[in-house]
Amino acid sequence: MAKLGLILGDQLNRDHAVLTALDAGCDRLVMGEVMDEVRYVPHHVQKVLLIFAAMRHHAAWLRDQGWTLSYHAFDAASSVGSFTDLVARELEAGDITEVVVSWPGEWRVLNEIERWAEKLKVTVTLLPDQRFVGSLEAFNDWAEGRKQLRMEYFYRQMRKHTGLLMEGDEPVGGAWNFDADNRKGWPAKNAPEVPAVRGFADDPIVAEVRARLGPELGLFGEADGFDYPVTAEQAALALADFIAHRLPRFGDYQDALADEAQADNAVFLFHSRLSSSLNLGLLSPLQVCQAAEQAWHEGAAPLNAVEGFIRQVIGWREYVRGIYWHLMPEYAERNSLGHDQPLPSWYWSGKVGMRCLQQAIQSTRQHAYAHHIQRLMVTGNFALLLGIEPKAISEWYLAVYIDAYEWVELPNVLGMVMHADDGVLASKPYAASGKYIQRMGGHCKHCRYQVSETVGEQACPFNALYWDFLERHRASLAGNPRMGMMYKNLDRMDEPKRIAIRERADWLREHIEQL
Ligand code: FAD
Ligand code: DLZ
Repeated sequence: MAKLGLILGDQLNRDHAVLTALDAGCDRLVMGEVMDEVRYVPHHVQKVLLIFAAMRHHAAWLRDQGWTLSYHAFDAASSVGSFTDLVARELEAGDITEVVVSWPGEWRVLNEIERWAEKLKVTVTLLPDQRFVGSLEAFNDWAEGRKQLRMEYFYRQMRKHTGLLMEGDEPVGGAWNFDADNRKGWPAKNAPEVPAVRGFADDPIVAEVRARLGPELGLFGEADGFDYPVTAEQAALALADFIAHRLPRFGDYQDALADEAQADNAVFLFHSRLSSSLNLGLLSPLQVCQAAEQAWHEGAAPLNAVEGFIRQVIGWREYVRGIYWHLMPEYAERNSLGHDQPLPSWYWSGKVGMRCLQQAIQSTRQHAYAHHIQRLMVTGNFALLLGIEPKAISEWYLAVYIDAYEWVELPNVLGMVMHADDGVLASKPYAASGKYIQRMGGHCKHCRYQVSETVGEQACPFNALYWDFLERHRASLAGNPRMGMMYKNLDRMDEPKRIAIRERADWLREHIEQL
């Protein structure tokens, strides 16, 4: 008799708990390219390519380590339908006493696993997911009984827990957070050169998967530009490339929005492009943070860059995961601002005249990637101001990005972008007018709309929608002390101006497909 270990496609970490719990001598493993997982949202073709290629590489590594592994490859004619079918097929052999799996990255999958004991008449054991620094129990202990959850306090605890950038009990440099130094826009003159990211050419496994992902699957985006790491070894090279060439300026330009006319490699700027590897378990969060800390010790990167990067990884990444599991499944239903607008079709096609949105969506289509400020302050901010229904915009983010899994996507979209959780994740909505986008880079200079205008045909749509958003949500937002200045500015406007803004916002909502 044997145990069966299921390795999910985004849990390719070599320290996976199932590998420790099972015995390669007598137990066996299963992995599968599963149709339900390919179809539950219209994923970007590069995301499916990445996951399948990385899974196949990982399967080969597991076999090299001596594991007996059954791998069910995708085949449009006879694929496995679901994780339940995958496990059921393995149970047919009749020798399995127990199925062992790590805590998945999506509540939907957890719900499926929790039905197996009854449905498949087998003992199911769930082990912790090792792709994170902290445990879910530790997060829940931290969150329990707090009036407010704030990332900054969670992050400080994580700094103490890991010892990263610490001198005894105190943060190095005398402060926990150097964010104030990390808000430079992209300079119109004398901008720094942006190094190209290290990409990886197709190996035979990538080429084989690429050939199988045809149009009949209804996947989103373009496959051509795929060059993400598909093994732990490649991911380590991508990490080294980031640390050497982009980390030193990561902090300075973390919030910048460079137009492609202003900079080579504007798509990635000085961002790490490591999220896909982190979320698949090809890199561990401590590995990337320790590499960044080492660069600071060696004088190769300044503290504002290194602290900023580490905060994203042991702060934001762990915090959003904790919030997700703390509040699911009820969290996914939230819509505290009552938004109900449909998603404009140009979020998929990229055919939109606003330059900032057009470039963010173009990068999404070509690379399954947009950097954080594009996701937050361009596509996200516009969705908030327009009032898109949270489920519709969440599904879009879950589908289109190379790194998207619900544990990380949902809190970022529902909480950070849409403020649909009534401020659980972040204390105020990240609402901003076109002025913000103008300040952070050069898109507005190349746009067909005028950022200096609020009403009229040529006016930047962000502007009227911004003021209208504030007006529409006055009852729930005006009392927020962090929004006081915004409402003061709104209240300075005379009545005719406010009416003109409302009319322009109504017009924009009615003609949203033509922008
Ligand atoms: P960098 O800018 O180099 O940051 C370094 C690392 O920090 C990232 O690789 C990531 O692991 C982590 N990180 C940074 N910010 C966050 C954050 N807010 N939440 C969690 N981790 C963070 N990230 C995902 O991994 N998957 C998603 O599906 C996802 N959806 C997002 C949706 C929205 C609306 C927003 C605003 C953010 C989203 N993020 C998501 C967070 C962030 O935008 C991406 O992690 C980042 O852009 C990935 O690029 P990078 O690796 O170059 O990141
Ligand atoms: C996203 C995804 C896709 C497209 N395909 C598979 C797959 O075929 N097999 C698999 O094991 N996982 C896949 N995934 C990831 C899952 O949808 C899901 O996010 C994770 O199982 C949650 O941990």
